[in-house]
Amino acid sequence: MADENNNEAEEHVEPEELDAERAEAAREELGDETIVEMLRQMVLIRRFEEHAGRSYQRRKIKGFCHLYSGQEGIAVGSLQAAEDDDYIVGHYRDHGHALAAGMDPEVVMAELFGKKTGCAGGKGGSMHLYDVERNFMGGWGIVGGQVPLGGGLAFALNYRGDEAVAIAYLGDGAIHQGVVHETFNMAKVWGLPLVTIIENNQYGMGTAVERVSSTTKLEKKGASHQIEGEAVDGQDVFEVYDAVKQARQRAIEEGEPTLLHLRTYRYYGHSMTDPATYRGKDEVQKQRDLRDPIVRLRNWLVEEDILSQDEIDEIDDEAEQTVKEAIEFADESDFPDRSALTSNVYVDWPAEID
Ligand SMILES: Cc1ncc(C[n+]2csc(CCOP(=O)(O)OP(=O)(O)O)c2C)c(N)n1
Ligand SMILES: [Mg+2]
Repeated sequence: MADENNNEAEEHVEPEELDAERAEAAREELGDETIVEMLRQMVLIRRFEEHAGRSYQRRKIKGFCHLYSGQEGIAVGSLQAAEDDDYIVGHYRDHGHALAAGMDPEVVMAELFGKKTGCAGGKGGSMHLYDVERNFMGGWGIVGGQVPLGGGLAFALNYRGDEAVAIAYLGDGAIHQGVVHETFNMAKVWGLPLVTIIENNQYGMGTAVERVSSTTKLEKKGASHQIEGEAVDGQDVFEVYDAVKQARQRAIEEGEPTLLHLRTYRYYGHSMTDPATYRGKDEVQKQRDLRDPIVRLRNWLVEEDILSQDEIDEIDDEAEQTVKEAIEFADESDFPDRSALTSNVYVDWPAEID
């Protein structure tokens, strides 16, 4: 007999579908292979973060560590729209951007483990990933501090006359920092090719965005500087891709900076030491069930007969294997030598200046 209190059937929810028209247009433009590669990257980031979390609990990773799970569609969608000469600069929740930018998972994991084989020789750690060859300019721990760096990079591109943009990522908490607004003003006045991406994961540490912001329409935060803003579903990888591509074009063709407000969600606590008591488990579960960027892309790929369930499982297994190898590499690598304490602290004074 049906039990009134048993609403299990009602609780079963279908994830939101990706915008069909946009997905079809992306398919035309990018092709199936590239889209499958985007899924691969998102899954790799998800598995990487799961293992990073476990390694932290095993005390293999120490210090600060902020996981990106739930936000993968942003790093992957936005960097798919970026070109090789673009500069990328971001916040401390940077593992996903580093991997989406093409950094080797072994080198990234080794940096998290503090090993000398890491991208910053083990001296930067989780918050300070860096890869100059890929124009990935970090990984920064000062909230909002990366935005003026993005402005400086955009200035350099403009000055040199390069056809490229600087993409700066920041959180919903960081948008209120003074330096962000100083940068917006200069970017507009000087016509800098700066694409600023707010990753609104709904919280700044334990504080919900609506408690600290004069408006939750964060795309309006550049309005007083006459900066074009756009709200984007950060859990739809194609919508992210489109928005960044257009913003890039506007920056290059019209010298107009853009502020994109991407709504997303983080699944774990702010950092590894945050038990996340400020939100209910049901809230997190609802986001996972309804809006997960990986599930939504997978469902679309299966629906369109681009991938079978077996192929999707294979992608998962491959990512798991890649991350396990990265863990092994990091574990077996050495810690930096004692002499590394004083290296790379100051730049060498260029001879031509003397
Ligand atoms: C200038 C500065 N103030 C405060 C902090 C401490 N702090 C670290 S993360 C954080 C919250 C930032 O939240 P948000 O910008 O939404 O990014 P998220 O962690 O959600 O990705 C704060 C206040 C800091 N690192 N730098
Ligand atoms: Mg946030």
